[in-house]
Amino acid sequence: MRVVVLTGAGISAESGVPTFRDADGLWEGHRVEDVATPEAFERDPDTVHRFYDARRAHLSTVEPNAAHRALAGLERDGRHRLLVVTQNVDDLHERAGSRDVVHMHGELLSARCLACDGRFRSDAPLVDRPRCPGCGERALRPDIVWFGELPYELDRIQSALERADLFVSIGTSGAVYPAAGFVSAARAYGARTVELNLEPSHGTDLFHDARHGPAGTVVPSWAAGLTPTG
Ligand code: BJW
Ligand code: ZN
Repeated sequence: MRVVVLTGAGISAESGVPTFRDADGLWEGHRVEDVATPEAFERDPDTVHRFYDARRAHLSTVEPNAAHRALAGLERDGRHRLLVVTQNVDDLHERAGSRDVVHMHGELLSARCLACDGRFRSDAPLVDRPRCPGCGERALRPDIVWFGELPYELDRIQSALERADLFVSIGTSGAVYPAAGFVSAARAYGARTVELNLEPSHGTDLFHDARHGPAGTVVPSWAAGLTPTG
């Protein structure tokens, strides 16, 4: 089977990475909608840099959990062709061993240059305004897709959804588009659709099947029960 897995902040919650829209989803009193926009960055780049610098630094203190590992195991055992499309900007899927991962909202460990448009691996705090390794300008911004910007690799995601036999959504509230629309697209193209989330998401009725509980429990149990036909 061709399986497309969409993940969101909930899959990393048990690793200690805060989600966006749960009780602790505020950062120094800011809603994500107020920090994660190009306008916020233009208005107050230091605040936005500090938000992402803090989250980048926090990454080195967290580890993948059983849900990340279960997905990596499914890809490794080779019975299914798995593509993980993550909205997350952490690197926990890769550290668990997943190889085929699309970071549609960018990555904390990458920086983008506003002068030359290059993208570079970087774990340096950007509030210090390091030089771009490509052009030397001090014009780096977080390589993050903010509200109003186009997510990465939408063409690849679209063709994976067209061919998918199974679409699984894990740990996402279904509040942010275009990711929230993938379930309807996958369904329209003929995939079976499954939601694995702590609680019913905004789009829960769009799924054929839903299992609710913490990802660290629900994902390994779903993966263990996955048959050759889903
Ligand atoms: C657990 C758990 C546990 C907890 N186990 N589960 C009006 C209508 C429709 C659309 C729009 C509109 N106005 C504007 C738009 C478009 C806009 C949008 O969707 N806005 C909404 C607010 C309405 N979208 C955009 O602007 C996007 N770009 C775009 O649309 O371009 C144009 C275009 C695209 C395609 C075709 C044509 C045109 C860009 C969106 C960028 C999102 N960026 C962010 C921040 C950057 C990353 C970062 O800083 O980290 O990405 S926002 C934030 O939300 C982050 C996330 O990736 C994203 C999704 O959040 P997620 O992952 O779902 O987290 P939560 O917290 O919401 O949910 C966690 C879930 O886990 C909950 O359900 C919990 O219950 C659960 N959970 N613990 C399992 N242990
Ligand atoms: Zn540059």
